[in-house]
Amino acid sequence: MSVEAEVVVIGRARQGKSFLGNCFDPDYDPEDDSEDDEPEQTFKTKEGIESCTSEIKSALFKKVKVPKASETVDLTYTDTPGFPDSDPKKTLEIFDKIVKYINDKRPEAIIWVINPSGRNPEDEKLYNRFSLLMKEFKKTGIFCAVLINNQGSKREFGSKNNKKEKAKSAYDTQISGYGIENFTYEDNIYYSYHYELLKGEVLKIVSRAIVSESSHGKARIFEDIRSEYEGQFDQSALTSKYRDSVNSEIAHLKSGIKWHKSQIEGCSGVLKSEGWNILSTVFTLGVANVVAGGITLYHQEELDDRKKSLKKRKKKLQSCNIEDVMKHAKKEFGEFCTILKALKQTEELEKLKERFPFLTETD
Ligand SMILES: Nc1nc2c(ncn2[C@@H]2O[C@H](COP(=O)(O)OP(=O)(O)O)[C@@H](O)[C@H]2O)c(=O)[nH]1
Ligand SMILES: [Mg+2]
Repeated sequence: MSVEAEVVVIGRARQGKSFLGNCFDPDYDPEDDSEDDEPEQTFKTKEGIESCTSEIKSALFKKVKVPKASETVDLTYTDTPGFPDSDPKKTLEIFDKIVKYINDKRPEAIIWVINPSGRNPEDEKLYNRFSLLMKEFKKTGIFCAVLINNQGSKREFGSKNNKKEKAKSAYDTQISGYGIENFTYEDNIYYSYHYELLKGEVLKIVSRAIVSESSHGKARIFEDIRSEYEGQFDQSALTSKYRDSVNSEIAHLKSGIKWHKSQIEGCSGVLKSEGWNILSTVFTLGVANVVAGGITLYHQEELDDRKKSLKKRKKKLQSCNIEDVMKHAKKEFGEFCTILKALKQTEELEKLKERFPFLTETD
């Protein structure tokens, strides 16, 4: 049987989003860089600084083999233009397009591709400038994952088994300023240090995404975010904004709980004979690990950890104290102002600050 799934891939230009899509095409050879007789690419990639993807484009790859599993995936890979762009207006245009697409299609996962080897200090700045927009993706309840695409060679990290660990810690420091936490949670970061491994990481994300969905939220286009600040902003509105954000954390924790539970069920031999449970268990852990059983312990610990955090969050929601509410409101207001500043909408910005002096004050 083949399971249907869609991933929407986002991120700055030149990170390898289109390249990754092409990897699913069995006729595509990334090593073949001969100028003439260039193979027809599903998603256009090009050397140079400019982004060469200007529209959202999807391709369906049928019966993609999942390593170590008998199931296959009919994978829709959706490539998007570089976001954020260095032109803030263009950034918002692209953002709105992606948001509308995601709300409409509800893909299984949203993947933010980052290429740390081509790291540009401007990328970091841009991701931070538009942190408010990155947060919108999280609100959908769709599984959000970060995929680190290092275009390096396999040799770079040595030939030992700890290659992946080494690569992981190297990347952790490189991406620490990107504001990953605005988009997803730290346990949703995937690493690849060679293009041959990229596909596998996407399939891992897909398998986890299928068991993970927890809430059905929507992302908002920029004008809807803006109109929020045009309305009356009283204490109850701020409180409900705060509650929404805690609720989204709760949804994420619940999704993690669901995932670890499914893994434990798989490990203890209650493998379900259909669908994703078996697929994700076998693939993400490997057959040997499942048999070994020690992995159950790992998932049990993770499960307990999340249950504890969930309790804490629920308490937070109950008490809902004014300090937390204001802290959250000020932060988001600051992020919104940062975007207006980038758009050079100084008048609007000043008006807004006058209207909401209580959000502008620093403690
Ligand atoms: N060798 C190699 N080249 C890559 C990899 N990822 C991206 N590239 C190259 O980097 C450039 C930018 O990639 P592209 O997919 O166009 O980036 P996008 O703007 O995010 O879609 C292209 O020339 C790709 O061929 C990789 O993992 N390995
Ligand atoms: Mg592209």
